[in-house]
Amino acid sequence: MSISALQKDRYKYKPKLPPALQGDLAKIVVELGQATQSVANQNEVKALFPNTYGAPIAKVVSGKNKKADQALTLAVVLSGGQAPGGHNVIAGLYDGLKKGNKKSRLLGALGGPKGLIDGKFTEINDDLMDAYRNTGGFDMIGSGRDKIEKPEDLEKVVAVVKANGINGVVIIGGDDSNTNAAVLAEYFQSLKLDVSVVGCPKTIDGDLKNEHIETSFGFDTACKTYSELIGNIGRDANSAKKYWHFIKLMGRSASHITLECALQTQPNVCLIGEEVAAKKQTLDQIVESVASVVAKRAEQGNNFGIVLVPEGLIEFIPEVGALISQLSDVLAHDHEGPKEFEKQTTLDTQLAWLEKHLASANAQVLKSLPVEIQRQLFLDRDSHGNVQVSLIETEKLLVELVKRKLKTWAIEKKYSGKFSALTHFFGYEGRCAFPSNFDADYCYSLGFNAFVLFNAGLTGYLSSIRKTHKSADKWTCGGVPITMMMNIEQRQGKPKPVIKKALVELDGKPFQTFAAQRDQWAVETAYLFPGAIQYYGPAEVCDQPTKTLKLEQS
Ligand code: FBP
Repeated sequence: MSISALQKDRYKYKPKLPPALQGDLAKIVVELGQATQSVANQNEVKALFPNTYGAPIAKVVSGKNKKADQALTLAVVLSGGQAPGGHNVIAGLYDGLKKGNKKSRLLGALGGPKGLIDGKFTEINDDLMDAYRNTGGFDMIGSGRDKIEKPEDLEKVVAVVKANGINGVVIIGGDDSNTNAAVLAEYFQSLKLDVSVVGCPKTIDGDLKNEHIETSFGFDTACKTYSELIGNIGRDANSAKKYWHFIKLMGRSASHITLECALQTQPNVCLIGEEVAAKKQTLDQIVESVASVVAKRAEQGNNFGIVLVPEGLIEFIPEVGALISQLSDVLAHDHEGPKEFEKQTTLDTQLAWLEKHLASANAQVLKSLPVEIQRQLFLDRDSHGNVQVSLIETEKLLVELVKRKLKTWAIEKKYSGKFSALTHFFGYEGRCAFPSNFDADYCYSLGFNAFVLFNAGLTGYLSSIRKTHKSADKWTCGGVPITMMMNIEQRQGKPKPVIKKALVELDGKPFQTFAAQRDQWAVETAYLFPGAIQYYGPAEVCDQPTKTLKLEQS
């Protein structure tokens, strides 16, 4: 296999480990703290997880570990969307296991959770591991969005772990995948099966975080990759002075990526879904706010600019969110809805069918949207019941509506600029980049730490590395019970226990920092050009975490 010069050189990079994970494993132990509670709906969550609920917070400290050299067989699963650093989680886990006992084995589930259900594994050895150290992507073993939830799948997993002598399963995933990890841990416990489950917080979206999980891996690299591209576009816009660029950014629901990219690049407009929801802004009000900035800049002769749009925006607009939520229920696959809907072969008959099944306000909103957006809203939900927002062209919707608004203002003699807009969507471009030094170090530490939690016999935990806004020699390690992060949410029309998603907090420092400057960025051309991620050079350039992490933790 031929490899690039950078990949060859990145193989040599030695990820930094926090002090608690360095040295002799026989001197590393886990200390348990107070019992915990779920963040909400305590009684319901406790009833659903009677064997794992309330477990204590775990901290990695120095002490005498008599089990350090036990031989273990672990299975590792990459779950959900790709995020830079996944291979380094596996590398940290592998190195920890082999350091403990050379006979320990690591089995990689092929193609995500399905690989675990079907017992399809590849055994990871030195050669395989070394070919993927410090690389982006999940291609070493592949990923998938299947769930391990149905009784028959849980039973299959039990048969697979017994057949392969597996002592523990590592789920590398986001909120939904780690909710699955908690379900699996509870199931094994209910059968008195001595198999542990530990999760590692992955998602570029940055929405799996709380007091103990400061950030999910991949967020750092993805935001830096998008910010490089936004900065380049900003420079192009300021050179040619003739285009408005509407850039949609991934992040499914939460707007963390968009906010971080705004802090890194200082665009003219940046929409934040959570603010739209809090202020109950209608689609028309949002369009008006963007058009006003376009008009103000036109008055100064600046018929160009940058608008950042989070991909989840559409669901936060109250009237569209209500429509999407009812559409998801009506089209949920567990009843006759979709079958009936599929019989409608034209957009007109689809709309007529939906008019009978939607509340009249929702049906009106649907009718008011451009045809393409209507079609995109009907697309299949993912396996967790989420609308696939990456497939909805919100950036094009906004361009279309801003254009209409400016036309009206031009007729009313309120606007006389030129509006020529281009659209972009940055999402997949950032999910498999070479992990930044931060993600390379953080992921390796998460994986190594997960091994320490297994070694201590813990189950139903997420690997937790803290103080990550500081240099790696100050990081601390531990484990947080997954049930502690859970609440009950409505999914596909039914209440379900899930890890609470962390949305952008409007009173938090990242949003406040942005809000204090956005009016200035709107009219001035204050773009920043972060440039490409740097892997070699001074720590101020190469090892800095995101602005979000620094602002939140400092
Ligand atoms: P995860 O939550 O699984 O990490 O995935 C996040 C994400 O990248 C979102 O930002 C995006 O909306 C979605 O995945 C796209 O999904 P897919 O890869 O299935 O198109």
